[in-house]
Amino acid sequence: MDRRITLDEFIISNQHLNQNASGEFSGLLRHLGIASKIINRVVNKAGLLDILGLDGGINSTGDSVQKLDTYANELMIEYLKNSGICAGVASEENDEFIDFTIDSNIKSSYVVVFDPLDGSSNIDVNISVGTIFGIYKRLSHVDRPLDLHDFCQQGNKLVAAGYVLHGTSTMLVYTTGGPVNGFTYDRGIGEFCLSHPEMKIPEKGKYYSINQGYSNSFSEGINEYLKHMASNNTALRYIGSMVADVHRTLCLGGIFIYPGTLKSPEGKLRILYECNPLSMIIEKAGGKSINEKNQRILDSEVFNLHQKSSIIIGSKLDVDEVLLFI
Ligand code: AHM
Repeated sequence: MDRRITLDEFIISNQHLNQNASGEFSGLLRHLGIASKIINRVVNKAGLLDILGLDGGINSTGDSVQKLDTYANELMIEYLKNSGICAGVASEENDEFIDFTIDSNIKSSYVVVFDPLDGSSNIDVNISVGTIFGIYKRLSHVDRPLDLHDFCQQGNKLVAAGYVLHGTSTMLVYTTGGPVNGFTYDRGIGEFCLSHPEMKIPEKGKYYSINQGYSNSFSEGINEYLKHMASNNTALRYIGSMVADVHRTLCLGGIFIYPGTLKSPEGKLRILYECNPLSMIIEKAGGKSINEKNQRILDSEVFNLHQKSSIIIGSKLDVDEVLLFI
């Protein structure tokens, strides 16, 4: 019988393989899977519900907040809080971290960082968006309130990272430090099923991905690289949803670049919620992820919750090629 392994079955059967995988950790992964399904249901029906458009607010990094951003954010927070196995969260949509230990007396060793709905400028026009998450072991003692250090950890300390791509089909891709596995959502049974075991990024790809419309404000090196790609007739693909652009890069190889610009000299994307989790996935799949100073993203020091970074991420040979120009 052709039977797919569900996400729950996979997490439970792999619990013993990972030193980090206590029941608590596995439970957290499963809760993230369930929260993703609920977000996916609403994303899919967004045009039918009064949930498209701007919420009216501006988030901590100055972006306009969409109604769906707010919905997904509140859902992730509520879900993780009610799980009883998450000590606290930091979200791209909140200025400060949220400590669940104070009023709920939760003793968990894990905190979760997430971007509830990445690529939100695409929501209203039915283009793929994503949810990104990372799990850290907290540094403070379980009997104490959380502090900033529990969240501002380098990406190399992540114990798990993943994303959900709400695309033509919905996929959840994650790693706990070993292989990267991809699960496709089967709406008929309401489960994520293993469809892409042990994903590997090709060493070299045929697409590059960057918002070339900002080239006036890129560094000379990045512009030299772009000229080189154009002279090679290399195809450009840019969706403007990092999860979707990185997912394509993971599957087909190639490179995604968001460099510093005049508007955001240090880059636009946030280390904690976007760069670190996606870098862990790409590295574990055999790729590479650095910033414009050729520093490994996962080794970046994190000083505040909303710190940004430039990023050059993708196939190893493609990232190395960019280095020849910058
Ligand atoms: P968001 O979190 O407000 O959705 O912004 C993040 C998104 C990324 O998904 C994407 O790669 C980038 O912003 C696109 O930015 P731009 O429109 O400047 O190219």
